Amino acid sequence: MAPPAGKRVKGVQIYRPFIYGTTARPFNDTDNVRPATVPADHTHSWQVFVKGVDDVDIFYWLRRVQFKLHESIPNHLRTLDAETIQKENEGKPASQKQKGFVVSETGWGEFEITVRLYYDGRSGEKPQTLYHHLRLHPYGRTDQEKEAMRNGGEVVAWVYEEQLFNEPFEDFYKALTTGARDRNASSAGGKGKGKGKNAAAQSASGENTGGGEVKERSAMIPLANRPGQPFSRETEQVEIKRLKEAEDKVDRMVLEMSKAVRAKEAELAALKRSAASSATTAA
Ligand code: SLL
Repeated sequence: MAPPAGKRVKGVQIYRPFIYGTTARPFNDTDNVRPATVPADHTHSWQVFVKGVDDVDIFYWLRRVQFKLHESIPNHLRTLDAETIQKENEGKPASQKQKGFVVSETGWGEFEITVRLYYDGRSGEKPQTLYHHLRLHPYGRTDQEKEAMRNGGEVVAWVYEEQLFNEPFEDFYKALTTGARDRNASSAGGKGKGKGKNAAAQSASGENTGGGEVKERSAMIPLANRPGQPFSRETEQVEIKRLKEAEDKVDRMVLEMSKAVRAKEAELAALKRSAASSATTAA
């Protein structure tokens, strides 16, 4: 695609949070019965997706996602266009609208999925590729983590990411920064509720500078977690705390280790001295 006309906005970086990943459920006799049309050796239903944090719209900056599935799967290249999804969403109640780019499948094995992101034409960005391992079976660092997945009945392998646009073209910059609005407002710049209020709550980058709910067309993430939405400032704080504790632990280990090294060095020096003096005595 030809680069867009116009200038780049110098010294500016804009980011948009998003989530990608897979969710899998084993077939069972109660709430996830294998449909008659699905081959008998398929053990799980699963989805791979790219969507906004808290299900906000991402179609205004991401125009297409291509998922490359395992070649054993019929029609393994799946291309989804934002335009098509948005057309299909028209007139549907909010709860039934397709949020983000989603492929639903069934199967028996895990594999690496290639996820190719195609950006809005105004961005001039080249497509980018992500790789994601489809997880069907509970995993984790501890048995406890694995058990939690087993109990939930769902194997969730989700990744939080931030798409950075460095010195965006002016038109794209405008598209990214002028549409912030409340979740229940219908369109950017329209009769949307609280238009002025939104503008006040947003910095130029769309960062969460207010205290409230996540707004459409912003870079905000929720303040707290809720079911199905695990990425928030709360998650971030927990992660920061975990990193800080790990850092402190490493600092303590380094301190102990250097103490032990100093003690060994002193011991070595003493041994050398005594070796030297016995050599002198022997001479
Ligand atoms: C494995 N290397 O051995 C991987 C391959 C392939 C998964 C996994 C087939 C689905 C279909 C399917 O699940 N393939 O036939 O539609 O685990």
